[in-house]
Formats: sequence, structure tokens, C-alpha cells
Amino acid sequence: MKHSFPFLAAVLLTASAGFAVDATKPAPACCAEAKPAATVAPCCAEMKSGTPLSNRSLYQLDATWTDDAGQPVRLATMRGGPIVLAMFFASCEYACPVIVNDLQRLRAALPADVRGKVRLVLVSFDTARDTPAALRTFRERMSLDAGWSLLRGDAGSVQELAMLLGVKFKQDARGQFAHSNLFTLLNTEGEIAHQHVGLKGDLADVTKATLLAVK
Ligand SMILES: [Cu+2]
Repeated sequence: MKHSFPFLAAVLLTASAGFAVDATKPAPACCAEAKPAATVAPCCAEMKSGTPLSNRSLYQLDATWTDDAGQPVRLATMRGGPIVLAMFFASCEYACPVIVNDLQRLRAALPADVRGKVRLVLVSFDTARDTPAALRTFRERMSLDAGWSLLRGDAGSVQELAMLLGVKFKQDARGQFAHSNLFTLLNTEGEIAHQHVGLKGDLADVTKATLLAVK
């Protein structure tokens, strides 16, 4: 884990406090010096609005993921539009396809002009089997269009993200995972705006929260 402990502690603290604390974190060291926008360091490229991310933002995570096209992806590049993120594994026999279906229902419930502004992100916790090719097969099987990002990462990155999202998972002897059934709405700054727990549930609250998160 590349993160300093204070960052994680701060996120967990604010999470457990219901996000009552609204401290902001100074820009990363590489961005500390004021520079004209044209010469901004590559590591700050995701700071599109020019304002530092808060210490509640998951876009502070250093992890580099790989998508189903084999391309490297950092979550911070999704800054600017809300995303709905679920952790899953491609060979799941029941819950994960239902979660994907719930996300499809959520998107279908959004007005047409909003739908395209919300990215759906699936992050696998099956670091061994969910290769980019396996994720590609899952995309085809579930008919997921370009509005979906399917990501895999190393065990440390997966554990860190799961901890910050409150997703619990455990692999059994067959290699299948028991896991929390939840998905998370991140606002345009990568902060947790809403979490939806359960399968096949009423999506009214998360639909409302998603509409609020779209700028
Ligand atoms: Cu599953």
C-alpha cells in the first residue's frame, strides 16, 4: 500500500462519522508549487477543476487498474462525472449478475439526458482469474456497453478499495467468493455520496442520489 496511514485513517474516520468532517487535503506534493496550467505535472492531470481533492475522495488512491482492453486506468481520471461502482467477480454464479442487473435498472431509471453522464464501474476482487480477457468475456455475456468500465488490480489495491467502500469478501475452497452485496455512488469529486445494499431492491433512493450528483 502506497498510502500514508493518515489518509486512510481520515477517510475511515469520516466514513464512520457519517461524513460530518469536511476537512480538505492540500494538493499532493507534486502539485504543491503553483504552476501555470500548461506546465502542470502529469501526476496532477486529473485535477481538472484545479481544486484539490478532499481527503474523503477515493480519487486520492494511487492504484493503477487494468481494464478489459488491457489499458491502465486510475480512478481519478473519472473525476468530473459521478460513477456508480460495484466490486464483483466474473465467475460469480448468482449475486454479481444480479448487481449488474440492478445497475442496469438504475441507469434505465435515469432521464435520458442524464444517463450518459453516469459511468458504471465494476472492480473485480478475483485477482487470479479475472484477467482482461475474462473481464471482456463478462462484458460480452452481460451485454455491457461503453458506459461500463471493467477493472482488475493487484491484491493490495483490491483490499484497499474494498476497505474504503466497506465491501467484505472471502474466497472459499472452490475459489468462489462470498461477498457484500452493495454498490456505491461516487460524486464528481470521487467522494462516497450514497451506498445501496442488497439485491433486487427498490432503487428510488439511489436514483435520487444519482440525479443530485450529476452536475
Ligand atoms: Cu458475486
